[in-house]
Amino acid sequence: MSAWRLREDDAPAEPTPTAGPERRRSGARRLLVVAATVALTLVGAGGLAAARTGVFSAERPDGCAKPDRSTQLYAVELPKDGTQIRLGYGTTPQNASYPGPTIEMTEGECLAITLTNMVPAATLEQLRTDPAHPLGVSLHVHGVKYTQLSDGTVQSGSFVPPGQSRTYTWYAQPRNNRTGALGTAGYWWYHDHVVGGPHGTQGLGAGLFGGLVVRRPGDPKPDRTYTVVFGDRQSINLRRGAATDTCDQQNPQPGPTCLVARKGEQVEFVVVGIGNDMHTFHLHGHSWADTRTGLLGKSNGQPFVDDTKIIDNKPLGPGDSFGFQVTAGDSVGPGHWMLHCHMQFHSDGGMSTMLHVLDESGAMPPGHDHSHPTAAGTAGTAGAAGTDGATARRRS
Ligand SMILES: [Cu+2]
Repeated sequence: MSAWRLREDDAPAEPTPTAGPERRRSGARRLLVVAATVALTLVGAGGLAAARTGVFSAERPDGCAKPDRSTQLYAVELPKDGTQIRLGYGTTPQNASYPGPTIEMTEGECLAITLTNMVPAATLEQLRTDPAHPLGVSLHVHGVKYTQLSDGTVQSGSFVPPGQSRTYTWYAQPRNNRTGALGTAGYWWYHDHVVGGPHGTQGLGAGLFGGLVVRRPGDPKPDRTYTVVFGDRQSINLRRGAATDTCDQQNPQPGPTCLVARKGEQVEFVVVGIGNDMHTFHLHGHSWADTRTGLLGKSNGQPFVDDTKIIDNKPLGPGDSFGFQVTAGDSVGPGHWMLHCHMQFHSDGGMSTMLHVLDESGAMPPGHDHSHPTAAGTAGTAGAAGTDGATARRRS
């Protein structure tokens, strides 16, 4: 109802009509306007209620006649991290992680995602901040188009109670010079908007988030993509210090929190800010263009357009996202390239991980021993609410 209250609050106060035929006429006109506004408000309020039941809200955005592709997503409870409840999204219940799987779309594509809520009701109850708040998880996305039915909020009724499923429809609307549609290509993210309270703050803090890449047809494709989420309590993907990097040192395999590439591969990063803190994202040894893709286009036969600055550090606030591609180890060679928040008290607190660049054969050349610079007590978890780093799992 807040939207309607806002509108009423915004309306200028009606002046008191005074005597005189001209004043009376304009007074009557005002009454008509007031009556029409009241009628519209009532219809609008009805519309909002109807959205809950799906009567008026379209199932899919304009331009998406039917989904081009469909996929499954599962929200599951993961092993606790110290005392912290952890939840994750997965394409199967078994591969759930935080961050969740990076989802890719191309402009023009319409994607149907069926989310199944496998998180026990008792766990959701523990995360709830208000006993009147419904139990459920959701999928809320940034950047692409969706209707109220795919908003992933309690207010629109578009969430998933425990044990149930719901299909969300996302449309990567393309650019359109005729209509002025901006297009949706970019680096975005998705997250829960329901667990714990009306903004999913507890769902986000528990791990229900992931990256979304929308490409424009013709965009260069990377060899691998990593989503890196900066959050509160000096956390990267809700972890701190050595815990940010889950690579097996002898045989690192690419994964949500094992950032590894061979020299020469195109590595793409999706960088997302969650929580309440400001951060800066810095990657050692690599730089990118401050553009939509992190790359520079060609123009007039010249190899590059020289009007965009090249950066290796970028500010990141809550809800922000950006992305880019780099050529791993280009000119700098293999090694353990640090990736960290450049707010010094954050990096000193453990907000740092590694991009491991192997040589072309997939081996780490000798002499590159792997150690994380961690301050005492920072090699551990970074829960969004009220935990400490004492539950560290220091890797040997
Ligand atoms: Cu930071």
